[in-house]
Amino acid sequence: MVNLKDLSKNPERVTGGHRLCAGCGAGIVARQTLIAAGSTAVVVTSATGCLEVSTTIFPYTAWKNSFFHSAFENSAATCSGIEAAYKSLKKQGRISEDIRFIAFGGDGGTYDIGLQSLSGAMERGHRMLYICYNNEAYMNTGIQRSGATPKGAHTTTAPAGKICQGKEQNRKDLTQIMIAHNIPYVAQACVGNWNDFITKVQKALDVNGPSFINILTPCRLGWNYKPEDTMSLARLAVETCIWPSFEVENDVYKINVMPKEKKPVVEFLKPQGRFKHLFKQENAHILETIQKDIDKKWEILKYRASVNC
Ligand SMILES: Cc1ncc(C[n+]2csc(CCOP(=O)(O)OP(=O)(O)O)c2C)c(N)n1
Repeated sequence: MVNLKDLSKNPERVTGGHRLCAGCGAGIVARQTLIAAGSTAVVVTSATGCLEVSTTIFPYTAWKNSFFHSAFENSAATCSGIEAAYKSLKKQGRISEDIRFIAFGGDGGTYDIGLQSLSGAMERGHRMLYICYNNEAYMNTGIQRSGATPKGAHTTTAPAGKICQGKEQNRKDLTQIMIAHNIPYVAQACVGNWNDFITKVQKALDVNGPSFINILTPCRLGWNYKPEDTMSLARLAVETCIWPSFEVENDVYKINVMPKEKKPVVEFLKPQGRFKHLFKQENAHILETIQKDIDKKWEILKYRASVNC
């Protein structure tokens, strides 16, 4: 765990004055990631999405480090290419500085459109950290559903109405897909647990190989809640176990934030407008299915973490 006093001495490399919404989790993710990196030089690449669009409005930038905006589908490929060039320059003695490489993508750019480039970069073993700031929909273009959108959530392309009750499918489990790549470090985190996330970023940057963090990142617009509730809402995702905080380091599972008492999922869903329709009497069965699914997955995760002991 990191010490806040020590951390406060680290440079801030994502400045204020960007144009992300008040309460946006993505800005918090970027800022904490760069604080975690301390004074180590970093190159950041980012897919198109809210984070990129709002922090790099020409001729301004909110980034005090190198920043490479690539296409929606290839943040990981771009980052891995830069890392390969760096390795070659280092070998040739043309560069001596120690540099780390971090790629950001939203869930649309990670779960869906950039999945092939992410998979390739991880499999090739590049020393880079990929962070998916997962706000569970394509937010920048108007809240369309993605492979990360949870069942029952209202989006503009899976609307709640007479015909359907929000997204009908389960989200894909990208964290498990990344674990299946057999890379040295994979983790899930949430924006509300800053110490847990920063510790994970530091661990990931120390790994001599690929690493991946999937961080749940509330979007006050798409999730439809009060902007001041970003941190507490994200923590509820961990406390209800709909988004457990865990890591897999060299194949060993560890639950990093163990809820004192597992809360019912409705405590996480209720404050969000995107789930409002689920609280109608006729939709009680959907809530029940969501809770059952969480309970099952939580038991599996606890089992995986226990067999490591
Ligand atoms: C190949 C391609 N398809 C679609 C777009 C349009 N587009 C730009 S940003 C965006 C949404 C990004 O969603 P996500 O990755 O979840 O990030 P967020 O906006 O939520 O931060 C889309 C669809 C694009 N730029 N390129």
